[in-house]
Amino acid sequence: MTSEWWRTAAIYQIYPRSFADANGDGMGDLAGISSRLPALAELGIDAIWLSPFQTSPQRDGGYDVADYCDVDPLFGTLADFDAMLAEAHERGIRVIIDLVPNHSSSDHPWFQAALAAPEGSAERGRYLFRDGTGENGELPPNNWESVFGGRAWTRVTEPDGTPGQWYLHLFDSSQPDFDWSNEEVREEFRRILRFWLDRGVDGFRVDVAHGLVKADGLPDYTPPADGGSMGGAAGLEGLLEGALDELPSAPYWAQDGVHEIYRDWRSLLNEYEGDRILAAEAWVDPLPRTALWVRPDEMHQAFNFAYLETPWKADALRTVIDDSLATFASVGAPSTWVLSNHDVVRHASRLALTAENPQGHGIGPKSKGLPIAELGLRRARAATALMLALPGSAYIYQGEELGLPEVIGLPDDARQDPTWFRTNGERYGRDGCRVPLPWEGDAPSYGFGPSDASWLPQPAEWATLARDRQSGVEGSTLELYKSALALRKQHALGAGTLEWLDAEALGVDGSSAADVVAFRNGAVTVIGNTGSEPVALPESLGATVLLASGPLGSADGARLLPADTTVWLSA
Ligand code: TEU
Repeated sequence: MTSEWWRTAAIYQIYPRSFADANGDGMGDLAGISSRLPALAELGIDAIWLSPFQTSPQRDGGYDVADYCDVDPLFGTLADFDAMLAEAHERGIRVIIDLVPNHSSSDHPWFQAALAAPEGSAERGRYLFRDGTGENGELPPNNWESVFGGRAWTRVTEPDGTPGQWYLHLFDSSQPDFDWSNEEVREEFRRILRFWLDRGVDGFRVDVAHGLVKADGLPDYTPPADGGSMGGAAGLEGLLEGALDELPSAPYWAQDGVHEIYRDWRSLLNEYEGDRILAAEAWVDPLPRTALWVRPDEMHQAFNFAYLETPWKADALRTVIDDSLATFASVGAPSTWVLSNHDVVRHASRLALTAENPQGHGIGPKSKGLPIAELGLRRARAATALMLALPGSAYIYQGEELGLPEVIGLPDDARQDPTWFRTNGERYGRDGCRVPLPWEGDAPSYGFGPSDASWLPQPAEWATLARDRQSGVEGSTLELYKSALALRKQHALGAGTLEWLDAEALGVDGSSAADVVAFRNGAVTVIGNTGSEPVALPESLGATVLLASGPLGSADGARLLPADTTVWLSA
């Protein structure tokens, strides 16, 4: 296996409960993943990242871990994990696992011990217990709010039955935050890292990597009136050269002290052979702040959420691509690219939402708009074709290779996301992007498992999107992904250099040029049309069509690139 594989890797995210179910209980499992590895090898990805499968009461889909060094019985056993890992490696697929260090489950033995122990005890010192305010401590210690809605504090009942201290949870009340100033917590996570590194994992996706360290004294926080978007008055260069320090941040995100933890982890990883990696899930703003997690002595990668949040508009795309390349180049790392994950509205739906029909983040305010299915899929395919041509490392979320849309109409009683419960249904939450995958159009649960059980109901229309209905079918979304990934590898696009092309100078009609994203990466010329009218492709652009996200047209002897379509050409 080549060194620094992560610089160019296509990494496929598996959300284990929804990927493949081997035992028919309606919940995906590790044996299911093993059984579908051949399909992933055929897709052409380099690595998989597994969302949590460790022991958990599943209040937040496993991002609430009760035992970091064991497998939840829902997903199998450690032996199943070892078998899956070995089979993946045999096929040349690396395996990254999720690590959730900001908080544990409230079922974790440490938290249970903390509840049973008195105020000020060593047991409580591993979490963030504080006295309340108000006359009898009946008010929370500060005004922080949970990412999932509601307050970020819950009051406990002391062992003697009286109302007592409060504990901090930036997410659900079942996810108490650790106190990372406590050396015992640090030591425990070193042990956890070693446990999985010794088993042979290739790295970790670090959950809420921006959250572990909180500002001293846990001060109140009022987000800025503009909704917290911290624009770069200093410009990209200014931000990269230090102006970031001036930008305010919430007292629980992006605190300086967090980096020391990852430097410690990096030196631990460096003791291991085989290029193991750390990837930061640091949902911070603005983009250059993300790069603070990426250092030769810290993490290898950080998710590029600025790219995910960019609408399907040529000028916005050019800007975010430029900023991303410059930002990560400034720290000697490749950019990452990502369009979907288990927390956001699937991009086959999201990209059809407009200003009048607004975008919905799964955790954020409820989207009022409804996506337009056909438009969404066309844009999703074009957006993916653009993304997979960019230099750097790309993340793919399970099901996007089938063109799966967000499932909008889940029955209320099927929903499981804590966001839904914590906001009394004000926010839909993220279940709509987590519906179990369709593998076979004619099988029960569309081949998700051997029975018709599925922990979230699958829409009837998904029969036609099933993998077997797309496999080998020219023009299908699955075949588009396979071709793009194969060509990406063949032309070493991940390791390439992006050179912008001026659409107008190439002869694209002036009125359409603004809607066109055009660049060259090595021998491949990439043109994306984000506008609503077809664009004539100039002769000079290269004769051979390597890839097209949708059918091309022609008029008066010229090739036409239809609206919402991306094409790869070679001379
Ligand atoms: O998500 C983290 C997360 O929700 C934040 O990055 C958030 O979007 C941001 O801070 C808002 O400012 C991760 C997991 O991906 C998610 O599934 C979990 O629910 C969550 O952590 C808690 O573990």
